[in-house]
Amino acid sequence: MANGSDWLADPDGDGVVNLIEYAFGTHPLDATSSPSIAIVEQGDNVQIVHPPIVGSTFVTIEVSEDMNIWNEADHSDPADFAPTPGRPLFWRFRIELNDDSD
Ligand SMILES: [Ca+2]
Repeated sequence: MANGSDWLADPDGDGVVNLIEYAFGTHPLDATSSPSIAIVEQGDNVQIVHPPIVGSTFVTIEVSEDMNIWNEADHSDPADFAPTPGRPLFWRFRIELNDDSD
């Protein structure tokens, strides 16, 4: 990719920008190819299920109770993904390009 704006382009119009397509190994020019990400309840815990990371990127999942303060979730600790009963919990992916990949 020539510059940063290309990573944020979505040439196939599937709603998934090139950086995300690259991170999860889906085709940026095929709208039927996009990463399948699911939130699966397991008792009191929640698991974020996503395809393996294949692009040269750093991918972290962040959690927030208010969408203002975000903290990095510990993948090995299911409690990081468990909402407090009666309170919302939000998750987001932070994807950063590995600068060594150019
Ligand atoms: Ca796309």
